[in-house]
Amino acid sequence: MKKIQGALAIGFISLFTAITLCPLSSLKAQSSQKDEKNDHKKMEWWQHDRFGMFIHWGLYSEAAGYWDGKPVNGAGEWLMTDGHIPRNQYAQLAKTFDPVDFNAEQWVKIAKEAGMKYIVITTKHHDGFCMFNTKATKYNVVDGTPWHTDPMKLLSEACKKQGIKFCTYYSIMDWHSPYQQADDTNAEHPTYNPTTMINNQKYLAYMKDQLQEIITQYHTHLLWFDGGWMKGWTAADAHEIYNYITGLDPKLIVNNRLEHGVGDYGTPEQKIPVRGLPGPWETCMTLNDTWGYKRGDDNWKSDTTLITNLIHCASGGGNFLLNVGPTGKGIIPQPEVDRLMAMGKWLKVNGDAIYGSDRTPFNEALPYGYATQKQGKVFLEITKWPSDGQIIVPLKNKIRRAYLLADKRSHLKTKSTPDGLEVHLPADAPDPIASVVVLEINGPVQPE
Ligand code: FHN
Repeated sequence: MKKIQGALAIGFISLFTAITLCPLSSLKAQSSQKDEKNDHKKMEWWQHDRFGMFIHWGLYSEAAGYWDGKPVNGAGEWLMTDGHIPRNQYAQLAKTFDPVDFNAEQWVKIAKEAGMKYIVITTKHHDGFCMFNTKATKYNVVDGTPWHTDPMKLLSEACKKQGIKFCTYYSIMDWHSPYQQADDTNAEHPTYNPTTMINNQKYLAYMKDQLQEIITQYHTHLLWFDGGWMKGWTAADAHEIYNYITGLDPKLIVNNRLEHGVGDYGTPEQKIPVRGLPGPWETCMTLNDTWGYKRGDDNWKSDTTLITNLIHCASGGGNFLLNVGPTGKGIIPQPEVDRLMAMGKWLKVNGDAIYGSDRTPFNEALPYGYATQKQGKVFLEITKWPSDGQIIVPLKNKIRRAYLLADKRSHLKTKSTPDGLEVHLPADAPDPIASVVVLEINGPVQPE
């Protein structure tokens, strides 16, 4: 686990530097005034949608964190390196990969009922196995497994049908690639992470072929790169890939993990920047302690934590990409579904405070929760319902109307005081986790 945390930390530090120091315009591979306008335009749907489903699914899901009958430390999808499994032995997993219970419509329905608006799924994780139909290698789910099915085709079609945006994850680091060398090449006991590029030109050609397939076959709306901390991945490589894929589809959104300051948005992992980040950003997070399915990992986050995290992201102007790890048979584990349904239930009532919202107008943190805003409205997401029935909002505006989002006909009493706007609340919170108060105002928000 230490090794993973180390790798994650290295990745995160460079990402964090990129996202905190670079606004959208300078994260780009190339920029001009015209491009910047289009870039903001292309980000609109994504910034509006706020909440997405991350899916880590691959051969490792079948192994479920075990090798030779013994548990392997670390995240499920890191099995190959943490279990020190030689390439040819790991590849045997493909021979029995047969997710008979996979149902694309069902997965998309779960995301939709959770209130998620886009899905990002692993087409190729660090293990190098391709979960899509590709001509670039036979090491793929269609040619290499008894299932002979392309889940990306089925999922992209189901997404289109159900009105969810289909997006894809692609790892630059590839533990199976002949163009990358393992960190420790010991034949019996290899360690892959971090690999070293040994032939940039050939790997780039392979990557381009595959990305072209992903873009044209599935019409992915976004590419979520990862693994760019491997050695020998250069700024020139990052720029070349960015320019190539956005040349194929100018509307394509690209995360910032091509590294070297290239990409459209920041990607903090497993943490939410307290006050958000200046440009577009998205926190990705696990529901338990693993991304890929791992039998016995039951360290589930509570509904309260998950709903609060979504609000926290929106309040900082960011998105929340929440991960599920389906089993090798193709089932999204029930504890994950239960939590997603709780989030969906909350969003059905309170979604107006999240979708299409902007970051908090206030410079200070609120002691009772969070804030978001839309034109003419300030939303207060109250996670600590006050025992004295009132809150002070650091707002100078005159209030047209104040009400609970859970009861749009309610009227809350407000009063301007020297300390700010006093809002009187009913004794009981409408929602035990977070209740939303809406303040309708004229003109721009005037914080205290
Ligand atoms: O190493 C991966 C990890 O397995 C997982 O895919 C996460 C998701 O953001 N990204 C990497 C580490 O940053």
